[in-house]
Amino acid sequence: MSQAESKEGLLAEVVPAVLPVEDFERGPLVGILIGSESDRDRLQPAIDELNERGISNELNVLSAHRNPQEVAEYSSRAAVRGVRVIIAAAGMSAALPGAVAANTDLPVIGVPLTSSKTVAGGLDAILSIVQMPPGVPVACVSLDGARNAAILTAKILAQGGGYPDAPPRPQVVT
Ligand code: RP5
Repeated sequence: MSQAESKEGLLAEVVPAVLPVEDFERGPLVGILIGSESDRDRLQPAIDELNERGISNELNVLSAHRNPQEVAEYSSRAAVRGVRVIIAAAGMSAALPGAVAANTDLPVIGVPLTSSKTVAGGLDAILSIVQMPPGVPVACVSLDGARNAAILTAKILAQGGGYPDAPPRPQVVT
């Protein structure tokens, strides 16, 4: 069994492909996660860009290290809520994008952030996001590149059609 197949099997156990609509609140197209309340201002350009483009979004503060269970739950339920792309931003040991990607098949865009405690000008966060192990990719935009994350998100959302052997998208039963 390939890594991808085993991961899909794991996700299918956590979140069935079809969920009754009453079991969850319908979500926006884009989920933004930040690792700390102190990151909020740096993500405002992403929210502004998405809003200007009319792309629905939500922001939640969830840390890979401080709220690991909530990160896993949010990530594994995002697709069936209708979320199509997750932007995950964090500073320092920025595990958040990777922790999200470990729990969803949605594309995850990581935004490395500077913070008051950052080292080497933010290189800590950049390396934490870029150096994902094979099989669990995240995209990575520039340091504090929230607006670029939103623009990349818009480009992803503009694509369609999938590919011949693409796994079926989770369906919402209404
Ligand atoms: C990271 O640690 C957060 O994403 C933030 O950039 C940094 C500092 O967090 P606080 O101590 O300000 O909450 O996890």
